[in-house]
Amino acid sequence: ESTYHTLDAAGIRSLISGVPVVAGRLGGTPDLWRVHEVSDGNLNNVFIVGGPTGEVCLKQSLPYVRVDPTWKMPLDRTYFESEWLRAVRPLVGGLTTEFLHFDPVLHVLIVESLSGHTVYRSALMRGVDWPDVAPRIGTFIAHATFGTSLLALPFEDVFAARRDFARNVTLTRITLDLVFDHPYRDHPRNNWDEPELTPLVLDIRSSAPTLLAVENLRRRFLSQPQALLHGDLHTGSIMTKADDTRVIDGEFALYGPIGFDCGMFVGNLVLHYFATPDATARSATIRDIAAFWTCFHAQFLTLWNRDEAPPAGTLRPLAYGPAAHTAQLAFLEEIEADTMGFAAAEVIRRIIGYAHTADFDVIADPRQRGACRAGALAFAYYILDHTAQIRTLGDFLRHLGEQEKV
Ligand code: SR1
Ligand code: MG
Repeated sequence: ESTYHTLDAAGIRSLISGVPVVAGRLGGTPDLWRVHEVSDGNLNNVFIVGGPTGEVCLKQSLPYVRVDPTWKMPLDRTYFESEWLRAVRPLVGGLTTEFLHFDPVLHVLIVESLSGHTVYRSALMRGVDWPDVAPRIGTFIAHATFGTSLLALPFEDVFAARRDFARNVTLTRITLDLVFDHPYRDHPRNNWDEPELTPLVLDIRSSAPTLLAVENLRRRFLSQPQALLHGDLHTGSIMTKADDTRVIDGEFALYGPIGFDCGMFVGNLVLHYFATPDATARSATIRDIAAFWTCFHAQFLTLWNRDEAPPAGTLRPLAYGPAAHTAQLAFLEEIEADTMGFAAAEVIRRIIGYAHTADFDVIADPRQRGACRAGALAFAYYILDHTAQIRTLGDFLRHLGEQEKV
């Protein structure tokens, strides 16, 4: 058929048999291809397809939210994920997956399969300690954002990319509503099980400094198109093993403030921190956040100061020497402030908003689970309520380390 329909195993075999680059990777004939559904995100159907010589991962947009079919949605998200992948893969190499095929009628994206990898969130919940993952994410964000920004490309190219990704309005609207709006008022999509969180939620909603901090973040999210962002870089958007890490699922891609991607990642490590009562795992998480930031900061500066001539038409530096270096550090301080704010906003929405994360499911005792969630919520509230006092990621991590274990 040449119109959109949701694919089953037979439809997937038929589609792939017409795509030589994918069929060749699987090897053999379609009757030998095994199709296995692995959908576990909120939005799409995902399948692993294996053949005699290889495996691929196929993702198809649905005309609704997968976990809530009453929530209707256009199909264009796999297009934006394809465009994101094609833009960042040359910049980050093996830190994301290989693009293989996009079908604009069926809204299907096919990429390299990562069957030996685990979702980073699940690995953290199992208690693994892989200290190289967080710095790799720092490297990923530094290269993906620097390379799509005005620091690396002629403004004509950046403006064209901004125009393309500015059309990703459906998923940008989801972020705007679910991250920056609904948690701060009574909305039917919010939910939390533990009644002990309610007084804290009411405090957050009546704290003027907190609400103004969220308004500022929301404005920055929409009005600072510094670079092409992943847009949903939580620990479920990372597939990893100890020695190889890939960022996946770039369907929320948009031009925005670099600190948004950093903050999503840090916020999800903060959630993991509060979900584990184990002191050693907690210190490992603080180490990971610090290593992530150090690596991002160093790599971004290295890219900015590399000798290699930027493409013709790129903005050329007008000043050199110590003053120019100070200006670069000031830009990174702005990203640091954004990172902390966006991290706090991510923690709040994952606890009281529509889309929670699985981190706290490892805690069997409901009272302890509630207390851990309350700890995370109180921490995020403190960060937003004290933006003038918590000025560096060092301050942020010191405060995190002082939190009582439950
Ligand atoms: C309706 S989508 C809910 C959430 O899932 C995605 O992964 C994003 O985080 C979004 O906010
Ligand atoms: Mg996703």
